[in-house]
Parts: sequence; structure tokens; C-alpha cells
Amino acid sequence: MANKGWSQLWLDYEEKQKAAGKACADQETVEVKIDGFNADCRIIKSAVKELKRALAGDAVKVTLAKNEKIAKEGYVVDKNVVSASDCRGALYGVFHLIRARLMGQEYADIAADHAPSNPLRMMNHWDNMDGSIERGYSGRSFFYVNDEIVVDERTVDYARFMASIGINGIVINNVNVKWAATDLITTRFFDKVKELSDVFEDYGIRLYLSLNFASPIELGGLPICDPLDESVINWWKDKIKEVYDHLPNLGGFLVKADSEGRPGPFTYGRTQADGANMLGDIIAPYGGIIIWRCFVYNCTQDWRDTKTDRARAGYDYFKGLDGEYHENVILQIKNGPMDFQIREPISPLLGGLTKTNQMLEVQIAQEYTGHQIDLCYLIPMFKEILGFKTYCKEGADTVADVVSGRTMGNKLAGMAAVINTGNDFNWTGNDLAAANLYGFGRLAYDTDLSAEEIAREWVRLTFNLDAELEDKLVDMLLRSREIYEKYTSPLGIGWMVTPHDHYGPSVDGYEYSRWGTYHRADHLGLGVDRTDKGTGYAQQYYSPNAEMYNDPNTCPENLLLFFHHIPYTWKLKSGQSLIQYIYDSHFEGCKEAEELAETWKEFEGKVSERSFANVSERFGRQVYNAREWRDQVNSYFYRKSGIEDEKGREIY
Ligand code: GCW
Repeated sequence: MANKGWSQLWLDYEEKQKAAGKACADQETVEVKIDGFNADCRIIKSAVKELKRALAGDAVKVTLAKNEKIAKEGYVVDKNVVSASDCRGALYGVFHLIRARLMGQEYADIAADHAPSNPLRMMNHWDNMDGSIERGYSGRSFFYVNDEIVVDERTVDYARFMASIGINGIVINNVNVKWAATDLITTRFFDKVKELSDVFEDYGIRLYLSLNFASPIELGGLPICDPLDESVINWWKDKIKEVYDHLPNLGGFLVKADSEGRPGPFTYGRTQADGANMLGDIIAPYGGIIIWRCFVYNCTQDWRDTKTDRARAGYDYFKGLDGEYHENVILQIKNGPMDFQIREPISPLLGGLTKTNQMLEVQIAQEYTGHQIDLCYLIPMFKEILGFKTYCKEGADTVADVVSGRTMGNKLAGMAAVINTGNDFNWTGNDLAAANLYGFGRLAYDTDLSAEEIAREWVRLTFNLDAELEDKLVDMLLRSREIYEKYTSPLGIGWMVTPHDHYGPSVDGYEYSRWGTYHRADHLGLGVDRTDKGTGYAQQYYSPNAEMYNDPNTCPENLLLFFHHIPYTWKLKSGQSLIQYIYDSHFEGCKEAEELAETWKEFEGKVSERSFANVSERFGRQVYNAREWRDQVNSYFYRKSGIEDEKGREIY
């Protein structure tokens, strides 16, 4: 499909057909019978089209059967019969059948019965209308060029990819809504947004917009945007009516308020609930929802202030309002209390809120995890997050339970990812970063899948490798997160990155700044005291998590420096001192990155030339990066501590 100008990712039917020796695949061999569904339903039409393309060359009759007993958006596949109670479910079942065939299963062996774990499975784009992407590492936006919306064949392929992994909601613009993006809710853009929303609807995807909370000022010319002010409320009523007149299928709005300089209710002495509920009430008659982000913290901190703790902020601002949010409002909570670091504890708001709709936000854009240059397969991290036991309730208390709505019976619940795509040929900068794109969708649909199962599916669908190389690639993916962690910031402390850009090391880069992201290293030790004697953050968890984190002897070691200020001479469970651990892990992580690069050489001639070159170039840069990290971190802590490496290695 190279002639298209973009890759077909895991849906490269032609390649698969070629690999299976079906060079001139004929779509006419595929017959589709529709039993009980409306054949005019746009989603069913897409399903039929997809089946014909994907299965071309197979002499097969596929039946799409309506069965009211099947869970919403779920499906049952039995050989060549796909059953579902709704059109989305049928489409997902069709993609299951396609997946099974592409992975080499015979029709006779295909059997599946799935219901989605999460009602909302969303992608958040941080695309700006000038075509740039905040934290984008894969080229420019494919939604916007020079403040105009583009809808073309690539958009259709994008929607197909998202539907194939079960995504049912997409936010098309950056949460930092500035400049032209504020106009997305005006006549200037309605027609184009509608066109895009129609493409999405064909694939069962709802379009959502990020909203500028100050729109009444910026678009309406009002002097304020106080959520309790009558004139502001009336302005929003008119505006939202106008929006729904033009975009009847809009899912709702995502709002970043009072965060990193964005406007919000705090300016007027109002609460986050005041802001969210005002919009929620106005949008409710249209069936829309308000997704309100909890990324609210003081970003003008004085580094000498050791009592203020950014990690505490989300809980401090939102927990007290638990129960006040209206039914069509959902809080979107980042997985950790800080900001998508390579390792963080789980946000105590997840499950900490017991009377509020909540969803999990993760980031597959690799802002702090290697910019899609370094290999970092994130699904193992997401599995840890989902598996975390919050103790918010007897039974059904993991994060997976909470965000699926199971714990508290919420209808609005789910998972969102900050997406890692752009207009690069391969969509994700690094070919291997598509594993995170694929994996997030699959995991959000089925949180029981393992990181390995997902990796294997993706590898098998994307490449045509023999069993040995397939195993090798799966293994590389599975090890990559820990490797990245080893050569970057140790034991949960985070940051140490080049300020603003967030790629490459700068141990003190954020140490004396206003962002609240300190490691607090001195000549005796490092880490942040977040215990009851420190900032008290550990107390935001339920028992026994609170006690576990509070004590350095029971705190999981990979989070030791997040919760405690630890002397360099502290003995870890391995018997190693903290300083020796820092040296060893950095040497080791770097060596392992070099090994990844070395192993990739075996893939020459086994994947396309383009893929081989792309990934080789990335590994080259990863190795360089890993060495930089190793040397900067090790020499920084050697100079600070004055303690020699036991193994006598050269520390620059
Ligand atoms: O981590 C920070 C990023 C910002 C981002 C913000 C957020 C969209 O560095 O680029 O802004 O998080 O999540 O709102």
C-alpha cells in the first residue's frame, strides 16, 4: 500500500494476501448475509465493505446476525457467523473475524464471545489547528493544515484503524484550546467538523471537542466566564444549541480548566464542580457529556517550599467535591498523580472518588518515555495500573473495576489515551510505537488481555515473521519499558529530563523551577518525603496502601524515591546500596538498549526495507540517548555523593 502515502498498519490486507499466496484476491468471492440488522445502517455498510476487502480470495459466506441477548457493543463469533445486538458490536465482531483470519486461523476454529470492559474507549488528540501537535512525535496533524480541517482518504483509514481496535470516541483537538481551535464551535468550522464526524460515525466513533472555558469572553465578547453568572449561562445555552443544530452527533466536550494557565472557574471563586455542572446541565438535553480533567495543580511553586506537593493536588482539589458532579459529567484522571512518568504510583483519586463518574487517562504519545525514538511498549505499565488494588470497596476494587464502572455501577466510565499519531508514513514515528496505539485500544476493550497477548497479536498482524523472530520481537517489546526505566530516572522519582522538550537527560533541569517536580538530591541522599512526616501524600490512599507506602521498608522499591528521601548508603532488598543500584541499573539499562539495537539487525530482509530502516535509525538514536542518560545520571550522583562505584567502572 506504499503508493497511498501512508501505511496500513495492522490492516494491511494486500500484504497478508500476498504472504498467503493469494496474489489476485477477488472481493466477489466473499458473500455477506445480513440477518436482522438494517442493511442501510452506515456501520453495517462499513462492516460489509471491510469484510470484502479483508477476506478477498476466501470463498466464504459471512452472516451478520442480530441477537438482542448480546451485551452492548459486544459480539459473538462462531465460525463465519458474527452476532451482536447493535451495529457497533457487529463491526467489532467483524474485525475480530478479520483479525483471526489475518493471524492464520481457519474459519472452523474461530470462536469468540466478548463484551467491552469499558463503555468509553477514547483517543485524545493534542493536535493544534496550525497542524502542529503538542507532544507529537510522528509528524504533523492529519486533521489540520494551516487552520483548516482536512477530511480525506487518510481520515477514513484512521477511522477504520480505530474501529478495528474498539475505539468509540475521539477528541479531535488539543485540550489546550487556543487561537483558531476556540472557533471549532462556530460557523467557521461546523461544516468541516460535521464531515469529519460523519466519517467517524461510519465506523461507530463519536466525535468530541476540547472546549475553551473562556469562550464566552473570546467568542461572545462577555467580560467574564463565571460559570454561575446568568449572562454566561445564557451564552452557553445559545452556543450549545447552535452547536447541536449543526453537529447532532457530537459526543460532548473535554475540558482542561484551571490548569497550566488555562482559564477556569477558580478565577471567579467557583469550584471545579460549578464549572463542569454548568456545562453538563446545558448539554444534557442533547445527550452530550462533559469530560472534565483533574490535572489541576499549582504550576508556580517555589522549589524551597517543601510542604506544597504537586502529587497531592488532584486529590486535594477534587475529593472534597465527590458526589457533587452531575450525572452526565465524568472526571478524567491521569494514571499517576504527577504526569505520565516512566514510573509513578497510581493516582489516589481513582477509587478515592466513590460517588463520581471517573475515567482513566494514559498517554501513548511518548512524552516522557522516549518520544517514539526509544522503544517503550507501554501496555505492561497500563496492565499494572489497571490491576492496582485500591481498597475502595470490598471486592471489585481494582482500577480496572473502578474505571469500567463495575465498582460503583456508573454508566459513564472508561479509558482515554493521549494518542501518538501524526502524518508520518507509519503514523507513529517509530514503526514499533504502533504497538502502543493498537494495544491501548485492545486493552480498553478487553482489560483481561495480557500485555504479551496484545504484543503477539500486533506483531503477527503487522509483520510476516517466522516463529523465532516473532518471539524475539514480542520479547523486545515486553522488556522495553524496564530497559527505558533503568537508564532514566530511578525508583519512581521521575523527571530529570531536558526542560520543556522532555527528551534526554538533565538531572537538575526541573530542580529549581516552578513546576513542582523535584528529586531533592543532596550530598547524602535523594527522593521526596511524601510520608506523614513529609507532605502527607501517602495518606491519600486507603489502608493498607497508605501504611505500605508510608514505610520505606514496605514501600515497593520501584517507588521508593517517590515516597521517601533515602540516603545513598541505604541497603535495598538485593543487598545493594542505593547509590550502587543507581550505577548498576544505568550501566545495565544502557547495555540492554544496545542489545535491542543489535537484535533488530536480525530483522533485516524479514520486514520491509522501509520498516527496517525506520526502526534501525530509531535504535541508533536510542542507544545514543541511553548512553547520555547513563553518563549524566551516574556522574551527577557520583559527584554529589562522593561514593565510588564498587565495580570500578569509569564514570564520566
Ligand atoms: O504533561 C503536560 C504536558 C503538556 C500537556 C499537559 C496536559 C496538553 O507537558 O504539554 O498539555 O500535560 O496534560 O494538559
